[in-house]
Amino acid sequence: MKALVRAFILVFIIAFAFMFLSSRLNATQDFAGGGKTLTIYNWGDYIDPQLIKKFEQQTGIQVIYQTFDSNEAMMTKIEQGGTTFDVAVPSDYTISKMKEEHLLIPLDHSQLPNLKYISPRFMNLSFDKGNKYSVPYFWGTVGIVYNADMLGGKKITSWNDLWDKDLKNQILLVDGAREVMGLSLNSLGYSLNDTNEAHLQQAKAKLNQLTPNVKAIVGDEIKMLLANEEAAVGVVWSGDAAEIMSENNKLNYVIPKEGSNLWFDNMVIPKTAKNVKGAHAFINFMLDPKNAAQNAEYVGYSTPNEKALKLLPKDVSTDKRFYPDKATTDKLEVYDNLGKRMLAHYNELFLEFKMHHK
Ligand code: SPD
Repeated sequence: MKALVRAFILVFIIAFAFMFLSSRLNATQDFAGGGKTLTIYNWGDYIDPQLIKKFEQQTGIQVIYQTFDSNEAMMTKIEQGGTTFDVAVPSDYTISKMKEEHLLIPLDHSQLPNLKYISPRFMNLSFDKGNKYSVPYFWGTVGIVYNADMLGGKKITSWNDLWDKDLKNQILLVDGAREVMGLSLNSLGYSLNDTNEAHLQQAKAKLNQLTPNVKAIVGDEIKMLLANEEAAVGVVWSGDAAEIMSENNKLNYVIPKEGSNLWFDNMVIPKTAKNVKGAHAFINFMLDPKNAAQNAEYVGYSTPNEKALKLLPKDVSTDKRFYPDKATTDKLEVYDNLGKRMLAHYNELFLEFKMHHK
């Protein structure tokens, strides 16, 4: 009798283990589709690493995660080939360039049910009508973060304030050609999409005059330097300002009164993708309101996900500096796709300024 019970228990354990393993396998196959790995190419400091782990656990897909620090670097790498990126996160004008150069795979919206959580304000934008190729990840502005205490109580409200003689060696600039050329163009009253050569040369000459005030032109380390009060002023993307301000309450963020850039970073599937089904699963996972809210809390950037926004602490979601209303953002400019030659020219002028600074 004892032997019969033991045999029964053994059969039960084996059957249970089999059912469990086969359900795990099915889940993995369902999500993984074409493959067991997924290569993601994103900006540095732009995701909560816990979410990557959660995605891996939920799907059985192993994520290979790589980062870039500019749209230009990202696009060059994809253009050159030899990579297998399944998901990338370019900005507005770069999405339009990538579409033009046939570097993107159209999205299958039936695999993205969570797309319904994105606010209509961030859908159907000019760089990708109908969101055929891209879905919103984060959005924001370019502005100035400053430490009023370090400036003797002085407030900053405009791009032109950066040229103040009292700011000698106090400014950190984000390492971006469009951002730095844009601030100089805006300070002169020109559009940050200006292509008039005389205006561009004027902007470059004005940047050279900013050199004594510029301490460094830096990447993601700008956050640590400003939070540690190594400099009093930084030209940054809004989400970076939000993160630094949570670490140092002497800092403030302002969108300069002459105008600035409004940008949108969206998820796309590059033509290099090897796991298109997994890429859709990842994009849909990041669109899930709980995951999107966790990501926004972690990186500090503004979420376009309406339902995620409701999950954020009230003091975050109602902060007009990082969630400006439509009336405010309508006055800002989105970068245009200026074409290959003009973008190369902007980069060249920025590089000359960087050399001048050294
Ligand atoms: N550290 C993450 C930075 C991402 C910023 N993207 C902004 C793009 C603006 N064109």
